[in-house]
Parts: sequence; structure tokens; C-alpha cells
Amino acid sequence: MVDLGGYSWILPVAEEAYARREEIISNWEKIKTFLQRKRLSIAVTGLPGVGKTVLCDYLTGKAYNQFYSTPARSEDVEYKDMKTKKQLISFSVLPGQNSPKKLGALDELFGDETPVDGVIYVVANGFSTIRSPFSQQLTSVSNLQAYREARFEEEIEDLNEICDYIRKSMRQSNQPAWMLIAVTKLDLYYHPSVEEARDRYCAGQSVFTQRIQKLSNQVGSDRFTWDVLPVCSKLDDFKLGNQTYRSQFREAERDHYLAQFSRKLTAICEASS
Ligand SMILES: Nc1nc2c(ncn2[C@@H]2O[C@H](COP(=O)(O)OP(=O)(O)O)[C@@H](O)[C@H]2O)c(=O)[nH]1
Ligand SMILES: [Mg+2]
Repeated sequence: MVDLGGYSWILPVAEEAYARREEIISNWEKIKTFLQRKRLSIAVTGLPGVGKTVLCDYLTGKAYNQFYSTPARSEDVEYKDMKTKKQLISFSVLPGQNSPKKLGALDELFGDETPVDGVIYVVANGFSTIRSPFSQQLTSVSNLQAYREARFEEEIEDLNEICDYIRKSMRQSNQPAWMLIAVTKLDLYYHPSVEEARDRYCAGQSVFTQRIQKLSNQVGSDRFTWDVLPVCSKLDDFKLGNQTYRSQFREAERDHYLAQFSRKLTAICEASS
């Protein structure tokens, strides 16, 4: 069941002042400590350009380095390994585009030998970045709405595939036991469409939500939990054709959402131990 009780999509102005980087990092330290007892593996997946790599880099603290630069398109699975005194933990970030490498990684991460403990499914409310300048030019769609609609269709197909993998893996090995939907790039659409994003990704009636609910019913809601949380990471402007959509957040606002996400992730990891 979706439990959004304690989590805010709408950021109260007074909270802007929160400087929360330290909290993000210390939450991550808690996960690390916790993971010294058990190796925890999380698959991070979603369409190309939604912000998977950057989100993980913020969650692990790497992106706060002043020399951090935006990553290129990922062709391979990225392992965001963290070495602790006793062991290694990993976020496995899948490439977004369909490729033999992605299929191989899905088989491995959702196979019966070393299935992941949980899944972070990243969505960007249609604001997927187009990487190459060439594809940018080809996108005659300077109509943002039409561009986003096309992404929504792809997203449902992709979600379908992931849900099928999770179902199969649950049958074989009872894992992964949870999925967290990261509704990222909030800074790009907070005004005017934060409510629209909330309705798309966490209202009971949406196609997206119903697909996950179906998975939950199939595998048993006592064995599988899921939740949805808004977040954002790198405050880059979004370009489509010759249009530029500006990021609307300041770093303190971004850090607020990241801290909230990080806290939720920590809680899920601890609960599923
Ligand atoms: N405004 C904004 N841009 C973002 C955010 N997260 C990622 N991006 C941008 O989206 C692009 C794609 O991010 P990346 O993590 O590489 O996507 P991936 O293909 O899903 O791994 C990056 O170049 C960033 O510029 C976000 O929260 N807000
Ligand atoms: Mg990537």
C-alpha cells in the first residue's frame, strides 16, 4: 500500500532554509552501518535520461564533490559500490535504453542466484533528458506536452517489464521485497504541475499505480511493499528543441527532498532486514 502520510510533495516555504546535506550523508552512513551486517543490493532502473545515475550520486554523497560533473549516457550497468570496513554494498544502476547489456543485467539482478533486495524505479514526469545534440535536433517535438506523453507511454511499457521481472524473482526467491518509486526532477515541474505528477504516480486510479498494485496483489501485499516519493537532484535546466525550461529550486530545497528520500530509503532498508 502507498503510505504517503509523512511525506510532502508540497514544500512549505519555511522549510527552504533547511541545510540538509549533512543529514543526507549521515542517513547514508546509517545505511552503511546497517549493511555491515547484511549485504544489501538495490536495483535502480527507469527510462533513459530520467536521472538514475545522478540521483544515486547525490544519495551516496559523491555529487556534493565540487568537481562532480554530469555523467554521460550509461551503456553498462553502473555499480555504485561503497566499501565499508567489512564489506561491499551496491546500487546497480541499469542502463535505461534497451540493449543486450540491460537484458543481461535484468536476468542477473532478478535471477535466482543473487536477486536484489529492493528496487528504486525512477520517473521524471516526462522530463527525460535527450542526450545527443543530434537527437535533440531530430526531436521536432518542441511541444513539451507531446514529448511528455510519448515518455509516459514508454514508461508504462518499461514498468510492465520490471513488474514481470519482480514477480518472477519473488516466486523463485522471495526477493525483491520492496519497490520505491522516485519521482525525480521535481524542480522542473513543481510549478505548475506538482499535483499532476502526484496524481500520475501515486493516486490510486492512475495507470501507473494500478500496474504496481496489480504486482502487489499477484505476489502478496504482505511480502511486497511499495511507496512513492518526490525528489530531485541536479538542478539543471531542461532543453527541448530550442526551448529551455528552468530549474525552479534552490539547493536548500533540493536538499530537503533528498533528505526526505534518503530517510525513507533508510527506513525501508531497516524494515526489510
Ligand atoms: N532539473 C533536473 N535535472 C536533472 C535531475 N536529475 C537529473 N537531471 C538531469 O538529467 C540528466 C540525466 O541524468 P542521469 O542521471 O544521467 O540519467 P539516467 O540516464 O537515468 O542515468 C542529467 O544530465 C541532469 O542534467 C533533477 O532532479 N532535476
Ligand atoms: Mg545513467
